[in-house]
Amino acid sequence: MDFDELKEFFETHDKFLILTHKSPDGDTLGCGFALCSMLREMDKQANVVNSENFPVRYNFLYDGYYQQDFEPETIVAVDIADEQLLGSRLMQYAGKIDVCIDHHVSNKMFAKQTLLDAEASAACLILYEFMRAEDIPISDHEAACLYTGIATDTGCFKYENTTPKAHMAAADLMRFNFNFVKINRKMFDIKSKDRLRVEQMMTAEMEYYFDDRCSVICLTTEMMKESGAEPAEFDGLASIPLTVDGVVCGITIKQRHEKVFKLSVRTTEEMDASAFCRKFGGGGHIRAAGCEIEGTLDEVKAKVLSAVSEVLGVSADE
Ligand SMILES: [Mn+2]
Repeated sequence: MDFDELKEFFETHDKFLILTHKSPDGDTLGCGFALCSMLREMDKQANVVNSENFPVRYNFLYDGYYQQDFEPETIVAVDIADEQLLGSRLMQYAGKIDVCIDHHVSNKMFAKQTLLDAEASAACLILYEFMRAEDIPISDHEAACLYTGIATDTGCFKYENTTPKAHMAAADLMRFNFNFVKINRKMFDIKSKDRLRVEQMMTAEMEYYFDDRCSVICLTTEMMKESGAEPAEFDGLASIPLTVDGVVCGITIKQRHEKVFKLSVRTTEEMDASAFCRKFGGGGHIRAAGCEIEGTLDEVKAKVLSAVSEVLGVSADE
């Protein structure tokens, strides 16, 4: 669907339930709360929901937000490529989603209508462009939400998905009254003492292979327990191995169950992370992908390193 059709859809429907994806990030929440605020401004009833509680880390996005009391009639999903990402509490809406606003090329087109822009850096960028194109006023709080989604999905305007459009939207949004310095510091600079300890532990345990072109960190449930840190402190570690100069393939192996490990792969231009993870039944983006592998940690590591050696064209026992 296009912008005009979406506008028409919003005008002719009411009692909106906005679904955000599980393990929510700044984009799904930013888009969800901006859209909710926009719809309420249009005198519609609207709520935002997630399978979990909204993370405290993003509390500035739902500051002043309250749930309205109504029976939902219109279901909208934001930043959701696949109904599997709804999470257990929202799975009841699978097959019932009226509109999906998304920017993932992998979108499964599960909604009755989809506004998909796979070139967009963030779902928030699509909503921003929609509001500007349709002359819908943007409030300061909506601007903060939209900015947050664009900033977080582009890694603070550093990732390959950063586009001139993303910068232009951010520049326009910065003119509103919200504190982007505070948002960026909170999203990108600040970490808890526990998190810093976890990162120290991870970097201390990092292993290097193939002339230091591949780095690997392994995280077992035992290590997580021993650290005493909350499980959430172990999210988003996947970018660490690739921060080392010379590394082209950074791998994080995290234990899920006794003999199940989750692999997160980050790569530079020299390697296709998505193709690599597809070998193990996973997938993702070209520079960031993941998969699950069964076996003991040693077995999993051996399988992974042999696959990396093939891609890099080196012998597996370096
Ligand atoms: Mn997104």
